[in-house]
Amino acid sequence: MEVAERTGERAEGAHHRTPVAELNRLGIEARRLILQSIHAAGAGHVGGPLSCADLLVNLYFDRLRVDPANPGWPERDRCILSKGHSSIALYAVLALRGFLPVAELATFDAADSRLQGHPDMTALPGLDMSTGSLGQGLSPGVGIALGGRLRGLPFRTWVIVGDGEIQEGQIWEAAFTAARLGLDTLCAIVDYNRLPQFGWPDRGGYTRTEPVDDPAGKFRAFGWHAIECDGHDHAAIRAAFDAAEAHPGQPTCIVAHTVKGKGISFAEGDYLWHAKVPTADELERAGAELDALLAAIAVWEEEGGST
Ligand SMILES: Cc1ncc(C[n+]2csc(CCOP(=O)(O)OP(=O)(O)O)c2C)c(N)n1
Ligand SMILES: [Mg+2]
Repeated sequence: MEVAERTGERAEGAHHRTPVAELNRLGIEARRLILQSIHAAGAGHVGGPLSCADLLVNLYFDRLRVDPANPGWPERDRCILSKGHSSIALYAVLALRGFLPVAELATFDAADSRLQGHPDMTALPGLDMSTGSLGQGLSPGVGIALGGRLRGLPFRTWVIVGDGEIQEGQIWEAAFTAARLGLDTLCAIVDYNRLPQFGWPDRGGYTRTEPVDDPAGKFRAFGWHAIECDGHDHAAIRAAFDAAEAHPGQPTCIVAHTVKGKGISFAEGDYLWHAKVPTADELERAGAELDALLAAIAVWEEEGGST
């Protein structure tokens, strides 16, 4: 009965929608929780989680048909964070969405916690895949999307990959297969912050300078529909997700232009913040910056800026 009701909801095309100002606020709250959790754990990644926080907020608060009270609902949309080292961003957004208590974030990375440094789907309901070994999240996305088609279930599958991560060959095996199968319910989102952990492969070892890369062109060459958007602008993300859902016959790749460490001035664009624990002083400075961003959103909203 419950599934049938929800199928009806889906047939009407209903999304969980949230105004842009609220999405912005949620992104800031997620960032606060991310930094607090890493500080409490004494371990974790900062740059990648802050880079994909707005993408995750947009998915869970504006796009995915999911039910926190019924995380195993067979018709739910699937979401795989293939760049699993950014797990704390996913946990923070899942907590804000009601999948787990916000207080549980304080257990992040503890040995007996459901919130491991990399997502463990056997531990936490609401996770659609265990990830962390880079390059391996798009392949299960292909399998899940194909399974949905074969079983006649109308869900969509979304996979977030890192721009460093797509150097892994398995991504391209999955990309080739998805296009060949015409999996138009599958969307890969590239968190295109132009920074991996240490730099890019170069003749002399590594370089901080991004190589000529063009992920959108590469996905197109593999038979995908590919578009680009600003990965921190909720109206732009929403439009890109709409375009992905509307495109028939091919999987879609969204190259989301992001900033590693987004929202914290001293972490933005600095590879040293890939995995660095904020000190108490840095946590306080970050909190003040997030407060200022919240105040700016309130002003923007008063001026009629939300849609
Ligand atoms: C197979 C594999 N190799 C290496 C690592 C270690 N590692 C974790 S994050 C990372 C860099 C990832 O860069 P990117 O995909 O750009 O992620 P982001 O910038 O979003 O943090 C590396 C090399 C890993 N997790 N898995
Ligand atoms: Mg990156």
